[in-house]
Amino acid sequence: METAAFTERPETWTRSQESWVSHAQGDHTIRIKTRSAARVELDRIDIAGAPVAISAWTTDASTRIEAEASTVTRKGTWTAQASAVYSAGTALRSTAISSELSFSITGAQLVFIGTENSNMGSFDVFVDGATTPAITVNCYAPTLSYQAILGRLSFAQGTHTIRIVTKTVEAVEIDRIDVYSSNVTATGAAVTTTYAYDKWGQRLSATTAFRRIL
Ligand SMILES: [Ca+2]
Repeated sequence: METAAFTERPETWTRSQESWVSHAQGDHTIRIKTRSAARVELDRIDIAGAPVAISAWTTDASTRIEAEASTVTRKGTWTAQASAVYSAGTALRSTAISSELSFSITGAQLVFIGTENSNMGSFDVFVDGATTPAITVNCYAPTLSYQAILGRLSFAQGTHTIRIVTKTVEAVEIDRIDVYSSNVTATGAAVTTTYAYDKWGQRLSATTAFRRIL
């Protein structure tokens, strides 16, 4: 998680306060969450590096894996939540750190479906036995929503083992994982590359993919 600290803009600066987040070139989901009662003013987010296309997820038929299915292996503490608000009537809820759900899939992208709310926690997703998570999914949202898209993950088409590991004592509620057989298809116009500048107006490397928060 990246944390950006904002302070009052010094009058001598030619540009306003800025913070940087860098990561591998690709499709990412970005969530910005305020951490204090102090005022935060977010004006613009620039995406720089290689040109980034506006992408949409393919609409090919997905395979649904219900979190509560017998094919999903549970470790740690999970409680089945039964309600019509959930996909197939049940979701799995954990309020313990390091609770796990693991399963195998054949596909190229996953969409994690579950509950988001202002008191929800986060989980890591590990692929093919990796020791570092492919993504960390934050289930925070200002308001309650069932069967929300919590996160997305894409990789090479094939058979993969997926492991979900909770990170927080704040609740994680996994309802369903949708598996798509093809990868992201880029549609729409490419976004014009925006070069990033430091606070003195010096242009930074255009070869590194990063986001700038102004
Ligand atoms: Ca379900």
